[in-house]
Amino acid sequence: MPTDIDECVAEILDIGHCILPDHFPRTALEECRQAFQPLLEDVAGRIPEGNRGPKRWAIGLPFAPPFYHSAFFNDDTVIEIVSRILGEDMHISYYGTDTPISGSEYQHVHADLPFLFNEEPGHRHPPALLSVRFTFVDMTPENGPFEVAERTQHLVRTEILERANAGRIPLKPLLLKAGDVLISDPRTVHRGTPNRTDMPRPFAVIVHNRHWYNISRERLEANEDTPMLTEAFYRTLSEREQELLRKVPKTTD
Ligand SMILES: O=C(O)CCC(=O)C(=O)O
Repeated sequence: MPTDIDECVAEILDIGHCILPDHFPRTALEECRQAFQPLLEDVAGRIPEGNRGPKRWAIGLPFAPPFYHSAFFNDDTVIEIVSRILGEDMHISYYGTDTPISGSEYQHVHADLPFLFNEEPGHRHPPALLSVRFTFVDMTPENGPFEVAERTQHLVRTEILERANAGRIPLKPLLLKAGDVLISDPRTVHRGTPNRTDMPRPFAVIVHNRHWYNISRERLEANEDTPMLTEAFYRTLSEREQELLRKVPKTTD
């Protein structure tokens, strides 16, 4: 069924996210899942305690094969939805993953970015940034599904976090399948949950920003020695992808 773009935009602005079911190609996701395993083992060996809670890692991915697929970055529907909210001159700043394995725990409920206007914590404004998220494996109740509290993106952060962490705000597990795409406002509070299986559950994110905003991560999280984007690979991309990735630091090798 074709995606109703207007509906999806309205849903992001209302509840904080929308889901495009079965949207990205499973073959590309499976390629990523397989390539991610040795990377995760390397990071888990270097940082055994986890960097986002016990047995849970945020790991940056290079904008390079085998993790880069134009299907993820140059999708007409995703770009139309995200640019309706952030503007056609938006840009991408980050590609990475969040992965709990066996032994992980509930995270504190949190949001992924600081306030734009600290002096006015109740100030309501449209998103400056949106996350395009997709999982390399199906999320199940057992393997640590991502949980969100809908309609929390405009609420005063300290109050909402206190209420959510006290269990007074309902959190909804999103049982995303590999192929589903979640477009979300990262101000909407959320948490990772324990993975009780023997299989890692990598959840990828591509961060899109308004042209004047930049959640800048000059280096890849837990994967710092890898070049984010090489000039040579950048030049192979379509004009639209180059435009989207124009602000990502590039290296010559
Ligand atoms: O992987 C997840 O389910 C969420 C992780 C997360 O929100 C984080 O680490 O900030």
